[in-house]
Amino acid sequence: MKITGAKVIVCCPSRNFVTLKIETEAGIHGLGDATLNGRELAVVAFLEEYCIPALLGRDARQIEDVWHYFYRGVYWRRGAVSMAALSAIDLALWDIKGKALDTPVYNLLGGRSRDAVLVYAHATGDSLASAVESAARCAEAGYRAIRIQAAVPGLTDTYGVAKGKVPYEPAKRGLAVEERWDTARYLSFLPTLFAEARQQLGPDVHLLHDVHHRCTPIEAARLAKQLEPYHLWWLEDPVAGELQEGLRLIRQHSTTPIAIGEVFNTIYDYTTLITEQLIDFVRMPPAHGGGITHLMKVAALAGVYHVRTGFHGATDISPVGMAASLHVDVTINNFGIQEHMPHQEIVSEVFDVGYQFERGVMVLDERPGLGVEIDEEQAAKFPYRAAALPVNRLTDGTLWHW
Ligand code: CS2
Ligand code: MG
Repeated sequence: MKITGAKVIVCCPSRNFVTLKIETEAGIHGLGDATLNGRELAVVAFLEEYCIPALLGRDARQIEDVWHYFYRGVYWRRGAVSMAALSAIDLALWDIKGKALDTPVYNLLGGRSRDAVLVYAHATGDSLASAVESAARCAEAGYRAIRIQAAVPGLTDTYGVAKGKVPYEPAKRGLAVEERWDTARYLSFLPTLFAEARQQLGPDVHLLHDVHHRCTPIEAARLAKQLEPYHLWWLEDPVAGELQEGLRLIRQHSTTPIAIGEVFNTIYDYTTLITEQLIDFVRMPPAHGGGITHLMKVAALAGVYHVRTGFHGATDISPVGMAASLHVDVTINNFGIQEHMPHQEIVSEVFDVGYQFERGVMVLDERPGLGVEIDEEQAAKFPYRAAALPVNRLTDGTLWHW
């Protein structure tokens, strides 16, 4: 089944999405998510200049070979931009295969291992009390797992905290805004937040928190240790992801489960962390980590070491990328949880999806392929708008991890 065409569709219904559409001689097309928050057009250029010309004429059925053509076959391999492009190609080919065989992608990966996919919600507040109230509202809406982020007293901006009534979205129009950060204030505040949340929400709800790469290893070790009494489902990205050795120090001091890797893009970012059992959850999603083909391998390695998955599912993963995560989630044995940060309502004017939220879980229907379609006419009504993720500085001006 020859690939006869491919194009990139960029749209901005509330936020930017980059979608790759691959067409075949059989008249079947597939979609892939190539969205990389704040770097969208770099992926578009990479796809249009280098990948699409090399895709034309290839057999869309040969997913494994195409994957290796764009990974092993490339001298300048890995990196967020090229792996986002490769992920999109891979997703589109799985979508095509599912449609050609008239079955959902999960049936091609091994079939369902569960009826539905446990998801976690985002609770956020500009104070300790409002964050705990926000978490209570999530619990009322049926979520059984809730991530809580609250404004750190004394700081003007805190990652994950919405301002006013608009839903939280970290990328802002134009150039990157600069935020200020104070780890000492954060470390003394956070245990008080989770003490209150656990007390008010009770023992059954799963609580999560995202440190967003802000701590040094010894600070993260202290935090993970202090949070132990509130038995978190996970503490996410406690240190900057590239410092793999840093996770050893955290492990030596605490039993709080650790999730890492939403910014990773290959299995090589994970091998030390998985084989040394330094983490409990893999965050890298199919949309950024080499597609379904690569994530199935990462998940298999993780499974050997009793590490589970908890894929990144922020709004900058498009509905196509979210669907790809859900097909893997519903299939693999070592699935843990899936992040669910709902897209704004307007996104459904462009994307039609075959998954839906039902009381704490995500349910996938029986549509063939990934189960997502894009309305190109509608997409054209929402042109690209440049937006950037913030830059972070310590209170004295020192540049820090955002
Ligand atoms: C976050 C993301 O969902 C998460 O866990 O870390 O919101 C992240 O900040 C964005 O995806 C950045 O693009
Ligand atoms: Mg995160």
